[in-house]
Amino acid sequence: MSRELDQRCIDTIRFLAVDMVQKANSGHPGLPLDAAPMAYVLWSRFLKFNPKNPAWADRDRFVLSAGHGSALLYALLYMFGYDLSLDDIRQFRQWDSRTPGHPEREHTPGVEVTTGPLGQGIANAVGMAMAEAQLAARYNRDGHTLIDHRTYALVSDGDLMEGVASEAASLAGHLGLGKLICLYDDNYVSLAAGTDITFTEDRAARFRAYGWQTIEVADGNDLDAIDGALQQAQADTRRPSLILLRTHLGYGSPKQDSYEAHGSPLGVEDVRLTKEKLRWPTEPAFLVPDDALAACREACARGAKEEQEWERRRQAHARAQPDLAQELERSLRGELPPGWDADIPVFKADAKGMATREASGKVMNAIAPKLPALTGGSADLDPSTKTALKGFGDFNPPATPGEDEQGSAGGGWSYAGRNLHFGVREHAMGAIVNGMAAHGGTIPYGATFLIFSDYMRPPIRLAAISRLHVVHVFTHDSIALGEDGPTHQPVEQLANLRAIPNLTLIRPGDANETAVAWRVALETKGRPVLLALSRQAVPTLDRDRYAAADGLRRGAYVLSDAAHGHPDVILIASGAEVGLIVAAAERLRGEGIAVRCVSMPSWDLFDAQPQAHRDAVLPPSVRARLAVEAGSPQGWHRYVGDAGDVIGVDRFGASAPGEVMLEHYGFTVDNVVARAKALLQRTRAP
Ligand SMILES: Cc1ncc(C[n+]2csc(CCOP(=O)(O)OP(=O)(O)O)c2C)c(N)n1
Repeated sequence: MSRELDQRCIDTIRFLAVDMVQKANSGHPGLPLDAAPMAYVLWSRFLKFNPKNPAWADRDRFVLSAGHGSALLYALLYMFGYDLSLDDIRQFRQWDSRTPGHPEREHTPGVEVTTGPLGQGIANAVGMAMAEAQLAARYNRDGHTLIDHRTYALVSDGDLMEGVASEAASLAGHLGLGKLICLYDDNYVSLAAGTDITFTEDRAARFRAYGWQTIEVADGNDLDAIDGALQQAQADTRRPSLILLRTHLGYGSPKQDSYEAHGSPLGVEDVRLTKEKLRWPTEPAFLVPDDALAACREACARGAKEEQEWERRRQAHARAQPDLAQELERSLRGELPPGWDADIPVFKADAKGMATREASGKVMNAIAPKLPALTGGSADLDPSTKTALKGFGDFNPPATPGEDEQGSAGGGWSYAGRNLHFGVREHAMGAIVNGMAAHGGTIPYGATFLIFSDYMRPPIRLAAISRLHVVHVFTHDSIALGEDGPTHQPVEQLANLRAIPNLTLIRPGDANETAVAWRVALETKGRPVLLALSRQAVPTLDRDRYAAADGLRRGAYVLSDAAHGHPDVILIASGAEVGLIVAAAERLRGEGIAVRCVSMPSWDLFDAQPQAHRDAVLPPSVRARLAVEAGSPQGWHRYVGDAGDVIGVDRFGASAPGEVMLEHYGFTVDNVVARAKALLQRTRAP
C-alpha cells in the first residue's frame, strides 16, 4: 500500500474522532490525534481479527485501556468493517447510541472490555493473555494448534500511573506472558497538566525490572518504526513487551502538547485549523475517502480467510482429539458440562459444623474434575480461603528443577495449571479475572478476605457493569474472624457491595447452603457472583428438621415456622448468624412464642422473586421482624420494615477471640431472644 494511502487512512481515523467529539461537544480528541498511527499500523498489518465475526475464539484481543480515547476505537471499528455505521459514529455519546462515552463490552461489536477507569484495561489484558496461555497449554496438541493469539493493549500515562497497572505488569513479567504487547502512548501530557509535574520515572526501566521487553519508538508518526517495533515485540515469546511511542497529544492541533487538547472538543475554529495543518479537507465533517475505506476494509477478506483456515484446523483437532475438542468448545460457549455438579457433597447435620469457607473448598474440589472451565486462585491466601483446586496444577512458567515449589496445589507448574497465584495483588486479581472472563473459555474466580474486597472494588463494579461471569470468594466475612482486629474485620463491606447493581451477593448459612451457593454461582450468566464465607465453624443444619438448603436459590426462605404458619415474630439472618437465630427460635418457642426463622443468604436473589414469594416469606402483616447479621445494619430495614429491629455492627471491630467478639457485639442467643421479645412488646403496644 502506498504511503499516501496509509496516511489518508490514518487521517480519516483522526478526523472521524475529532468530528465525533466536536459534534457531541464532549469527549477526548487529543489521544486519537496522536495514537491513530500506532493503532492503524497494528490493525492493518498485525492484528488478527474477523470484523464479521467479532466472537471468533482465536482472534487477537485489542484493549483500549485509555478508554477516554473511545472515539479512536469507534473510528477503527467503523473503518475496519465491524457492524458499526457512520450514523452510529455521528451519534457518539448520545442516548441509546452504539458509541457511548467510554467503550462498553457487549454494547458495541468489537469492544472486548469496558474501559474508562484508568489502569483497568491493561490489567484486563494481562488476564486475557493468561487465559490464552492456559487454554493453549491445555488444548493445543502436537500438530494441532487451536489457541494461538496475542493480546494488545493501548495504554496511556494515566494507565501506567495507576497502581493496578503496576500490580498486573509485575505479575505479567513474572509469568513471562510473551503474547502480551502494550503500546504506550507516551505523550507527556495527562488531563490537568504535563506529566513533568507528576510522572517522571524511567518507565522503560521500570517495565524492564518487571521482566518485560521494552522497545522505544522516537517518533509515534513513523510507520516503519512502529512496524519494526511490533515485529520485535512479536518475536520475543518469553516476555511481554511494552512499546513506548513518543507522541504529541492533540497532534496537529493548535492545542498540541497541551492538556487543553485532552478532555474537551477542539472547538469549530481549531478543528478547521487542525484539518488545514494536516492538509485534510475542512468540509464535510465525517469525511471518509473511498480508497481509505476500501483499504481498511480489506481486513474483512483477510479476517474471513484466517478464520476459515482456523476452522479447518479446528475440524482436524476435533477429529484427532474429539473429547478435548468438545470440552473446549463447551467452555468457549460458556456451557456447563452435563453432570458437572454430580459430585457436590451433601453435608450431614452436625451441631459443631464447619466454616462455610471449609465447605466451599470441599465443594469446589468436588466440582473441579467435572468443570474444566473453573480456574482461579487467591491473592496469597490459599491456606485461608481454601480455594486451591487440588491436583489441578499451578499456573506458572514451567518450574526449573530445584526451584522452590511451596504453595503448590499439586499437578505440576506450567501454563496448563488451573490454580492461579496472584500474589498480594487484590486489585489486579479483580481486573485479571475480568479479563479472563471477557476472553472466554474459563469461569474464573478470585479469592481473598472480605475486608480486602475494598482493594478491588473498581474491577468488581466493572464486572457488574460489563456483565462478566466471575466468582469472588471472600472469606473471613465478619468481626467473628477474631484476633486480627478491626483492620481485618469487615463491617460496612456487605452493605457497600450490595449497593452494586447486577452483582449477586450470597452469604450462605451453613455447609449445605454453601453447596447451593456454588451451584448458583456457576449457573449464573451475565453477572458476577460474590460469596461471603465465614472463617469460624457454623452448625450444619439438620435438613430433615429444617427446610432444604435449595431455598437459597430464591434468596430467602423459611427454615422453620410457627405452628399453622402464623408467626408473632420473624427472625431473619444471613450466613454465620443463621445458626444463632435457629437457636434463639428454639428458646422462644419454648416460651410459647410463635416464631418463624428465615435464612436470607442473598438480597439480590430475593429481590428478583415475584411479590408473592416475598410476601409468603415475609408476610406484610407480621411487623415484628428482627434481622441479625454481623455487619452494618444499613439496608436491613427494607426487610424488617419501620417497626422492625436489626442486630448489626455499627462500629469497628476489635482484636479478641471470635467468640468474645460475638458476645460483646450482641451476637448471642440471649440477646437475640431479648431483642425479639422487646420487639414483640413494642409492636403489640396499642
Ligand atoms: C481511575 C481514573 N481516574 C481518573 C480518570 C479521569 N481521567 C480521564 S483521562 C485522565 C488522564 C489522561 O491522561 P493520559 O492517561 O495521559 O491520557 P491522554 O492525556 O494521553 O489522553 C484522567 C485523569 C479516569 N478516567 N480514571
